[in-house]
Amino acid sequence: HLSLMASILNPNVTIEDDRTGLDIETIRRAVLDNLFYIQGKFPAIATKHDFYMALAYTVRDRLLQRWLNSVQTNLKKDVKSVAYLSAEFLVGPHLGNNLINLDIYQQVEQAIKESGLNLQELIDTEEEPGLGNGGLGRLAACYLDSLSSLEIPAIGYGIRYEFGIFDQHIQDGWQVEITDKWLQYGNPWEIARPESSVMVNFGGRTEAYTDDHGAFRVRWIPEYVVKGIPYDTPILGYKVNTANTLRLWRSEACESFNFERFNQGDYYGAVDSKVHSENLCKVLYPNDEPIQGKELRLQQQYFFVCCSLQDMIRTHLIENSSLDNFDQLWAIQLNDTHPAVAVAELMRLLVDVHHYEWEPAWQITENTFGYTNHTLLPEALEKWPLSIFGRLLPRLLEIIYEINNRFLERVRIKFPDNGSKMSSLSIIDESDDKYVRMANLACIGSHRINGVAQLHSELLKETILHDFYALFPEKFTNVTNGVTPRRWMVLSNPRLTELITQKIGNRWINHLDELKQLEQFVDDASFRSQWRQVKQEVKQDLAKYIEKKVGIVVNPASLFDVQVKRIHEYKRQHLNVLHIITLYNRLKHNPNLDIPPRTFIFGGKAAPGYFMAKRIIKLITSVGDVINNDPDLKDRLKVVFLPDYNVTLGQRVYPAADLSEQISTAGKEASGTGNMKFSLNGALTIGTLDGANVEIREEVGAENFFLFGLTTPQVAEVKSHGYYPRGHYDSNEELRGVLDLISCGFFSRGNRELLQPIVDNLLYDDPYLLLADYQSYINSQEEVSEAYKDQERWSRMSILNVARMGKFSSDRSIQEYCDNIWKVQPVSIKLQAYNQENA
Ligand code: GL2
Repeated sequence: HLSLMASILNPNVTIEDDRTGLDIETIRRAVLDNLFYIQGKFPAIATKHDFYMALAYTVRDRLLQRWLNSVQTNLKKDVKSVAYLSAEFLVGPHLGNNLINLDIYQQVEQAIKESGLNLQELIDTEEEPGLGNGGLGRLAACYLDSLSSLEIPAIGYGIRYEFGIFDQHIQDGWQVEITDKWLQYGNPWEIARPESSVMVNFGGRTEAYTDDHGAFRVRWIPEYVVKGIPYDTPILGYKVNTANTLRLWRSEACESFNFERFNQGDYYGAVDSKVHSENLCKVLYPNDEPIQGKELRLQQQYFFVCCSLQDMIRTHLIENSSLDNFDQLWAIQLNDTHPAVAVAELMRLLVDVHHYEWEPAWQITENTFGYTNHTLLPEALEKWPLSIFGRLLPRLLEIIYEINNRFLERVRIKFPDNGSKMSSLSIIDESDDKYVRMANLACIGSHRINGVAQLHSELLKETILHDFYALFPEKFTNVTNGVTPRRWMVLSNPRLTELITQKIGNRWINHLDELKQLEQFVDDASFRSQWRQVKQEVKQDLAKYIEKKVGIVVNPASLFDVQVKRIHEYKRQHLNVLHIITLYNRLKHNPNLDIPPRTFIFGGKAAPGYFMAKRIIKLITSVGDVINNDPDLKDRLKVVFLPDYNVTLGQRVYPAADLSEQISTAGKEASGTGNMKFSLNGALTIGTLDGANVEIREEVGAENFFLFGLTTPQVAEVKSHGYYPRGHYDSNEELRGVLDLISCGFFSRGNRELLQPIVDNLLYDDPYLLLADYQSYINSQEEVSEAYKDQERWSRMSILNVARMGKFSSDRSIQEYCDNIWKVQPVSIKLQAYNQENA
């Protein structure tokens, strides 16, 4: 089999090739070879990182044949490709995932062992590319994995931030941000392609002219031009030959020096433009949902969109004589509004550069784009001050005006004399200062608009996109999010993967619905005991990690109650804390209370400028300090805040959770994807009817889900009557006890000011209705405790959760995008022999 493989890859070679061979001995030799020739080290002086690099290159070598064949196939005349435009791709470490998808984990583990090393340690050495904030960026990464696994021709386009999301340290209970230097030791997974660089205009002015054929045209005379250089990373599918590309752009000055200035002796002035251009993609904006309206951010957006569209057009024209069929060969998805300027940019390229008439250009544009909305929070809807937009992108603004004029003309016909409709639909917001509304541009320029969970897609139509829905209902659809079972189960939870595979085979890994077959084993007591055994072992691993990282000893037999996600008021980590303090008070008053011991585990970053989120972290760590050190509790409660929550840490945490906290205010979380990862790994959910929780509950059954809280309509109802949070404080003695304990400085060494902003916010405003949902949450948590006491019952529920998670594979989501939005087909990649002739 192995030599057959070698001969497919290279018919000229009959022995195993060092760069493609898959047997243990070849891999072992290849690692040593790369260690010597790439890292320049002998084993005796090599660091763990050197070995990691040598192994990474060994794995990359084994991807290249698939990758280059995929790229070549995708270029063909009749192949339609997906371009996924996203300002964030939170891909996570590559090594482990590539071993899974190449299906060579075992061989490599053995080869590494024979060299006296440990594969897991090398995998753990990889610095993760933190090129995203949270769910939105991670979703893009899961989608790339599924696109490749389903053999869909695709390319992900984004920004190669030099500094990704900051590293979070916790000092004295507070978050401290440290620059993320993910590139400092080199990145073996990417290949720079400077020969495919493109130029991007900024600033300046536009000018009308008449071309040689007498046609009226506009050209953009920029103030400065930035060069975009692509860096490509292969994204291999699971057990297929498809390896699509993630192409990330880095900015650079066109000329390193301004020679005129240099010659005049102005050295600093001469390098100024270099510095300016390179600043463009320096750092990822660390705001998760509320946007930060910074000019540099708009520059980043336009930069990567402009590079990507030019790149698509260039590749399109290799095999096609015109752009007339651009929409037949490209489906471009806008991951939120961050790349929405692409609508105007494609029009600019078609009209100004390729000399299309407006109408046919518009047809191509609208047919090409799809827009995914990821949030209902009004403060997260992107809008750019007209002054900034016009100064930075003068030609784009003109085009947006033209799009808007033509669009509003259609609106006027459909809704005559309806000024309020006109002003809500207009791309230009004229309410006070003038703004460009990116969601409006995205809606007008796309043929499909989707939300990310059923509830969210319905709410979009009822609320923020209501007027667009009235105008073109046929554009609206839903695609519920999903997660890749490869990273979020096979890689992160090998024990459970093994147990499941023993029972039902391994088809579930790319046909997640097959997990259904596990249902037949729920009544099998020995299976349930194996199931518990697996969870127990994984929890022991996490307990060790916790002790090593934060020095807190936790009991692996306790209920692991976990909330990991960005820190946000709407996600209500502080509601979780109110429950913890409630239990604390109960145990202090009644030490004999019969509740299972719990370990509360938190993780998540706060946007550096988000005052309340940072205080919530301080609240968690402060409550933890008191509870973890109170001898009266006899270790029955522990509270852990794990610093620097990221993909790598997620892979440790999801498999070890018993309870998944999905407790956002109904109507606020568009979907959530962590909720799916927990359930897939056998945690039960306590949650509100929000985002994809609704569908998770539908799938796993109401009896296997701990529901609490107001529904979205009830939230609206409460708010419409003038919500008075203080009333809950007055009438609920236990709640009062909890808030008073925070207020009096009990958790802050007597400092009453420290945590008071949180209490005041809850008492006098409480925009996310924590106090309204408090009692319902506490009641539901009591049911959790009761259920956990009956371990057999808990195991049944856990098994059923996993068995019924089939829907939440990102393979299902991507299939829906392909069928309903992109209209693309899989193309299987033939492995072509590499030899000098076709190289
Ligand atoms: C988010 C939503 O908040 C989250 O609910 C959703 O699961 C993801 C992916 O669709 O998108 N929107 C958003 O701006 N961020 C998200 O995580 N950052």
